[in-house]
Amino acid sequence: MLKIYGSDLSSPANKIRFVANYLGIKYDYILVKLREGEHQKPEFLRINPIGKIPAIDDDGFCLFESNAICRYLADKQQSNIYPKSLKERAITDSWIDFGSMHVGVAVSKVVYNRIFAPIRKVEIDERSIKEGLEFLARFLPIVDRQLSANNYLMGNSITLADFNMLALLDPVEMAQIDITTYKNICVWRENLRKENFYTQCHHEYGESLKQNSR
Ligand SMILES: N[C@@H](CCC(=O)N[C@@H](CS)C(=O)NCC(=O)O)C(=O)O
Repeated sequence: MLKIYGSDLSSPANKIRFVANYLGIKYDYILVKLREGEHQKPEFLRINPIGKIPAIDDDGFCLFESNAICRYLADKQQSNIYPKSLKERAITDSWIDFGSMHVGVAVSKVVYNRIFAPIRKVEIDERSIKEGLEFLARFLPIVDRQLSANNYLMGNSITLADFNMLALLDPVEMAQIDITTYKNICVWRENLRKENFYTQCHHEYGESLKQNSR
């Protein structure tokens, strides 16, 4: 059986659970306690040599990096959420990379400083928060425009680009990032968060945070 190593507050780990749930893949979810350093223990490093979550162990086949894992799971199930045609797949990859490298990095700057730095009692970097918010002001209108004509980032079918962006935006309320002006993103997000794949993973990111399970 597939094992997913994650933590309830990890957006990349939750992304894998969204995808596995959507694809109907059964899995064991193994909580890795980052605060206790479990991700740096030799037994975990054997599964993921970079010492981060998420990671999977699929009957002895171990993989890390959430986007690589999602692609693997989709291809394993022969699902069109990772389109098969060369060009559609390439455009999906563009949106995945744009999401992770631009939107995700910007969200992380704000999330780290507003959520995790206070929990860990480390200094809050206001400049990093400002930079993250500025990047989001630049990139979220692009996402909003992309969703203005279609239900999903790639058109009328859900793809890995949507699962990625959904996970990346999960903590926005908790990090007090206001996205309410992006009407298309809000509608897209509201619809996806009602789906079983999402609610099976967590009702709301905030609930997980309250439980402080990291
Ligand atoms: N690019 C990676 C990001 C992985 C990552 O940064 N994971 C965080 C939790 S969200 C982690 O394991 N942090 C612990 C550490 O860096 O020591 C992915 O998408 O899988």
